[in-house]
Amino acid sequence: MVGFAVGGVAGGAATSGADAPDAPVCSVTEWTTYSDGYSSRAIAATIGADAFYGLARPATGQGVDVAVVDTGVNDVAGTNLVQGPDFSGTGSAAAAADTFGHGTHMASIIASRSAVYPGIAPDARIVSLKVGGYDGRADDDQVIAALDWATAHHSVDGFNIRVVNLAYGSPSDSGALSAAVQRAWDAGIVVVTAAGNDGGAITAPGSNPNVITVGAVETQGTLATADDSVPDYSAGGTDRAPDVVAPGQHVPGVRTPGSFVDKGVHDHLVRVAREHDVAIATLGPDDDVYDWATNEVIPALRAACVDEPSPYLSRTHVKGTGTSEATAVVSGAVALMLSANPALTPAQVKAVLTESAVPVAGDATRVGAGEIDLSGAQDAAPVVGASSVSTSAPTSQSAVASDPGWRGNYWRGNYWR
Ligand SMILES: [Ca+2]
Repeated sequence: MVGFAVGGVAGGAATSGADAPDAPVCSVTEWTTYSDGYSSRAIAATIGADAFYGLARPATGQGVDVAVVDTGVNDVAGTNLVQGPDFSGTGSAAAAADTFGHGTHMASIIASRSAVYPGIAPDARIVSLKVGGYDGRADDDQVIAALDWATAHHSVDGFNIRVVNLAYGSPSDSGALSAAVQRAWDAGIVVVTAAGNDGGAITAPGSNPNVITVGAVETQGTLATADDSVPDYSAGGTDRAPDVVAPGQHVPGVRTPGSFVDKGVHDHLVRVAREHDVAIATLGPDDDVYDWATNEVIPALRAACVDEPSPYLSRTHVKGTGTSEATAVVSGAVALMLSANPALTPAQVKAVLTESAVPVAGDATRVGAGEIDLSGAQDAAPVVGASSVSTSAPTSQSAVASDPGWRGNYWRGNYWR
């Protein structure tokens, strides 16, 4: 395992009703927990994105490239996507493909054009910089190479890379990762990174004090933020708190059939079925391990009243939970801000986001400035040329000599539920 867990809690006790065999008499609440309150549109509404969509000239991310440094991004229909270089070392003809299943989920949260599960900034363009292979593993040096590529190409060759989405954490900070995100930031790229899902201290590169480090919020499925809270897994600490938090629970995104995480979810559901002696006649083909054509696993579990949460929303979409998902939400929000106000600097973007955030109950070392609120950000966002927000330059962290080699790194936001 590389830091992700599947499926959530074990299945609840099954009950049966001999008196009414034709009517559902058992409670399978987990199947209906994820109401419209967790939909893509609800998340956009929660963070105030409507303030940008509703402008006289709607801001939807147009003209903004968001580099997704991740496990690759699949070319799903409707997404404005450019495949950048492959830093993963996969070396195959399908090198750009996301065979892990994380990067595609990130990209869709940021910029999907799905009618049902739209991204926060559906007209932003995704530039995929793949660094993680099939099992999601990546070395810091690969991530640094991708960051430096983004820094070098952000405004050449037709690119306008204004945002880097980096939902990645390295448990051993040599300083090199922090220096690489600083180079990108200093070049004018807003680096958005995940706080982490282990509930502990924020590691590199989120530990860099200048980038935008994001924790997760549980919205309770309501648009009002008064009931929002930061889940225990969302990292922070006295050395470095997240800058902001954003919705990160049960966030819809594109599913990658047959990917590493998809197989993990499927295998988990099959194990649950076997634990409950629920017969599974046949499984789907290996390239689509969850067979939605016959759609048998979940219906079989439901028929047996096994109350097991499933991350699947449809054949094509799956829910993800974690600070990765929250990071992608913020990357989309930043793309909206930059499409409305292209002159904003990274420091200005960060200042607007933190100053307009709404309070969230909980420990300040894990809440940061609070939950992003673009309705406030729109109020605070200066028109081009105005100077109503801080323009203080970021301070570079000193780089420490690199300790090359495997560091056991992982992708964050890896709970699929
Ligand atoms: Ca709420």
